Amino acid sequence: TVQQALRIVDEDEAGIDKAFKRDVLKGLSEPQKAVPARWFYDERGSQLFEDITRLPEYYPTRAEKEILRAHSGDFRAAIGPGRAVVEFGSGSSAKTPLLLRAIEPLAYVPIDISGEFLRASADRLAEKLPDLPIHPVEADFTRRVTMPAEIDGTARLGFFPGSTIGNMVPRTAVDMLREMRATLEAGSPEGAPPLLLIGMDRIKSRKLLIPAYDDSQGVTAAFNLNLITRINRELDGTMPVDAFRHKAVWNDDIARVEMHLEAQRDIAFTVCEREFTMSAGETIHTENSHKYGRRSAAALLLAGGWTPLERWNDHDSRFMLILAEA
Ligand code: AVJ
Repeated sequence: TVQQALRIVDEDEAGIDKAFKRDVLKGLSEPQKAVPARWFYDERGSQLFEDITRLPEYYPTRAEKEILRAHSGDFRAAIGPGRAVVEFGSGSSAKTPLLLRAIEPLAYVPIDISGEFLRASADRLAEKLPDLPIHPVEADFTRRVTMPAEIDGTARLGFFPGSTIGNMVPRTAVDMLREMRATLEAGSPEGAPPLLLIGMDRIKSRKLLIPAYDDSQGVTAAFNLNLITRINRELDGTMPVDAFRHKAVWNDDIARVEMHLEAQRDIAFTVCEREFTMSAGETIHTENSHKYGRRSAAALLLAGGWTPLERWNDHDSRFMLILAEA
């Protein structure tokens, strides 16, 4: 059974998402132009990301599913049944049945910023698991989110798979982990601190990393370029899509893959009536995908208020799932 989604997105009189407008105008005004990666996920962007997860070069989704399948008994032992599972950035909820079948929760709360996608995914999941109460929440999960009243007094497991945390610089990641803890603690029963099961991508050779973010079919390029189409549509922009090229680079000092949109020639355009120029070769930094080792992962979680309890890897040690306690 799927409950009506709670809608918590802030729009102005013209129906423009205020946060999107603020982020884009500010980001395009900085010396290194940048737009936060969360704005990739309109309907088309969410669909393109689903396509990415099926690419031969994009290993994280398959590696994480392998861990969920191989260790379902461990999850059941460590987490137990009867919790409410709260998924942050649920997307298509593709991995969720693997976890839900293993631990038998009392309810499932998917949180996602893309409302239509959220509802469609919740409906699909309800067909697979007809007895599970589902309470979708359309919201920005990097902030504190009010939990549906139906899970008041139920112990919680936060589920944050897919290495979404990799999008955030450590300072932002720590803030968000603390917000998640607060989100999950409100309405938790006495003596049952929230748990968090979080996926992180591991540091590995750039020979494996770069193709994962610059695939031969150009799906990741289309995903990156779709941000420009979205800005043009939603923020009354005139950015010339054909002038931009997708670029993926490994930043070894900070252990992250960066995605950029590189101008191929000098261009001028407007967004929300504001004028911008870019020179040939200048880029808009659109995404960071931080990779972690076991020590850096533990340090990040501890700083965010979570104590790591257990860690599982896929057979190639490309990806890890970590269980932590508030
Ligand atoms: C959804 C943030 C985990 O960083 O691997 C995939 C997004 N970007 N290909 C990632 C993404 C380009 C993805 N995350």
